[in-house]
Amino acid sequence: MDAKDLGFCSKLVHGGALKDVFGSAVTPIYQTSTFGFESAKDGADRFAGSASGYIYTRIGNPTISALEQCVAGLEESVGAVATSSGMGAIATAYLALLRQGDHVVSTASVYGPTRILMEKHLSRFGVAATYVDTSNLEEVRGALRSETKMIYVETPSNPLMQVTDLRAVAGLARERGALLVVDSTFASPFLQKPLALGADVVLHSVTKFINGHADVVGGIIAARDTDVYRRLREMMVTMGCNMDPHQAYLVHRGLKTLALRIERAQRSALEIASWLESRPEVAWVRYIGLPSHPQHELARKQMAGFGSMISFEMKGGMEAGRQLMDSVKLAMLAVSLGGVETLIEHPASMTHAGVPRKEREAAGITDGLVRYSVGIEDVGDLIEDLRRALEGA
Ligand code: LCS
Repeated sequence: MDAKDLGFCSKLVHGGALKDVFGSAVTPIYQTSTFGFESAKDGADRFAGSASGYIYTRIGNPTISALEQCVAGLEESVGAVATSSGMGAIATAYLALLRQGDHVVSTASVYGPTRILMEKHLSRFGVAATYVDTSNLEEVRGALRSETKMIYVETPSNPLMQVTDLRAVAGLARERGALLVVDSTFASPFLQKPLALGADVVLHSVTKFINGHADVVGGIIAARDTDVYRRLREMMVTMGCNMDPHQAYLVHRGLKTLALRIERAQRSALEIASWLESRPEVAWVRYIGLPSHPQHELARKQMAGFGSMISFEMKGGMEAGRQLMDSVKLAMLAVSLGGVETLIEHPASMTHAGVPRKEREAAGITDGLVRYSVGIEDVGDLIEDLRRALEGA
């Protein structure tokens, strides 16, 4: 069967599989920095691109290629580039696709370091950015300038779960001749296909759902167009933020169960979010699967499910949030998300602490906000853990 015709879960299991001489069921870990050439001419031809074959692991490696091909297929892209981390993927996209004088319109409530990289560092090279609530199309339209070359959207966004209408924003980007880059980490390829909705580039922190086991940091970028893909690959190779073969092996292994993990975690997330909404200690809950979420209907159309990330505001503000985080026993107090284990964290003092208070509050990231990443434990145990912690808090 043609790999393109396979269903999503078949692609998860078989995508990128490399047939080796021993018939290994799993792509081996090619833990090597370099690859021997058959002759001086062969080496020169590989460098010139007129002969196939690997050269050097920063440029490419069979274990890394297997993961890249698998994700490229899942994202319906021309190709994917694996990176050392999610931030490596974001830095690669910014540096490959922007130049001095360009302007970017970006989601305001993005992952903290994504914003810091742009505001503190890209700005030194003459790239300007405007941060808006991209779930509001009029705000996006109002921020566009003639120099706008990129619209950068994180959807659902970290930590507020704002959902941006990708088809509509892709239309705005096209009108302006700008590229639409989407951080789809919170959705994973199982729940959202940005390229099919008109985005040019989709990227992930694979540290999260794609790997799913909290044992690897990594990133990946996929592109709709060959020229954009080549620019991304060249930047990753030149900058040297490549993934390592062992890292790629672990991510590829974790990826095979992506659908199973998300299906289970999102069932639990809906139950937990509904339960939290009924609690007197909780001011409000943001979960995409609840009708109370402002973009619930859009998410229903744009995504294949609602995922497993919940944010909620404690009535008692920062102090109540702190007590809750110190009281849970089963959920681990840690940053990161999207793994088999449930994690709880405080965005204002942890993941988004680097964003100045004024901008953080303008983006809606208040001091009382708690973020909860639902894992695959028994949902009854998770609710009991939260109940005890809330009653103690
Ligand atoms: N994009 C999103 C949406 C993220 O949540 C993160 C990390 C990144 C990119 C960066 O990926 P990394 O380099 O860490 O692989 N988010 C984190 C978080 O919310 N807690 O810890 C890390």
